Amino acid sequence: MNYSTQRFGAERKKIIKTVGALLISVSTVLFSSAAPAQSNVQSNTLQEVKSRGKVVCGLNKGLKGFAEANSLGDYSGLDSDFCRAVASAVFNDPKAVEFVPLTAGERFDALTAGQIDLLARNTTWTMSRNIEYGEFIGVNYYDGQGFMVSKRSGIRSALELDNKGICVIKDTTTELNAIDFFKVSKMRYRPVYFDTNAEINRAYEGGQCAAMTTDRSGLAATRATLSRPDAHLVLPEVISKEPLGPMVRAGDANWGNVVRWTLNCMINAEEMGITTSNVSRSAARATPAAARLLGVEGEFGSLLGIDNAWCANVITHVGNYSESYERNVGESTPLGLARGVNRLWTDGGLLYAPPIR
Ligand SMILES: N[C@@H](CCC(=O)N[C@@H](CS)C(=O)NCC(=O)O)C(=O)O
Repeated sequence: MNYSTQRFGAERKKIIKTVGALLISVSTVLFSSAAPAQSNVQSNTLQEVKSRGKVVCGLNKGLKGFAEANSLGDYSGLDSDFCRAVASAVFNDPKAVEFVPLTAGERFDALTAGQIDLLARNTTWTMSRNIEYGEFIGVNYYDGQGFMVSKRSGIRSALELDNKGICVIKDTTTELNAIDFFKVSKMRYRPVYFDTNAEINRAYEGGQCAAMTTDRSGLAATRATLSRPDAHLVLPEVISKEPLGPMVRAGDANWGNVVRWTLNCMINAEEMGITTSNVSRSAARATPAAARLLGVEGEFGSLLGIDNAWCANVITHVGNYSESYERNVGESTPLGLARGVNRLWTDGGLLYAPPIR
């Protein structure tokens, strides 16, 4: 199925959903006194996912450490792990997911048209995206934009890029931040635009631009795929805030909660020291907070419309946030990214998940 037929299917689904939603709203109005607060038109994605038997997850077409397919089309990365985590929360099965690779320019249409249930694609949370395209459920990687150059160029600061060719991907925050940065720094901006990582990497390595700009995690990922990573340097300047996070469609609070609490589960599990290898042991369930997280106490899964062991299943199959981070982008991987601001708040970082209560 090509993209346009998928979109057509999605449009049709949207119409069916809208009619369904209308019928449900009529019944909600008629029987509103009997209906619980959140039981309204918003809860249909979870139902659709359950009846389909898998989560359809949009992700990058190829970004090492975030979403990288092997020769069998099997994805690994921080973002693909998150898709699997949601599948584990809903189905206790990390394989119950269909990956839909998307370019930067395709991602929001795919979400709003209903082609995917969830977008986990190194996407920066901004105000206009939030208002126009959907809900960001949290942040799975705090990033900032930077520049990469070849060491041979002799460039050591982004302030030396006046009138130099800059490789940029279209339809990104990258594109907009670079304009601001050159303006504020009173330098001439000479962008060279591309649509995909494959194209930009080829152009950068072929010397079509003096520098490449994107999220610094994206630069680390790209650098790792170049023929001589050591010959390239990520410059020290961080020119923007790029809180990267998963998105869902607006107006579906219940599904948004399933996805949001899956991320919170992974972060809280790290804070409690609960890992794939100890999750089933009673020690991991010893504290009241851990017992709630793992579904031994309370009915928190039921509140979401899924199994009470939802979070235990996420940790069993995918691991806590730190396990996913270290496996995909951490210091021992080719990306070599230190946790930095992505440390837990208890270690001086920004990761702070609300409690399960
Ligand atoms: N975080 C930025 C940039 C995201 C982005 O798409 N970055 C580039 C480079 S890391 C990318 O993934 N390109 C791959 C593609 O579009 O295929 C945004 O949300 O706009």
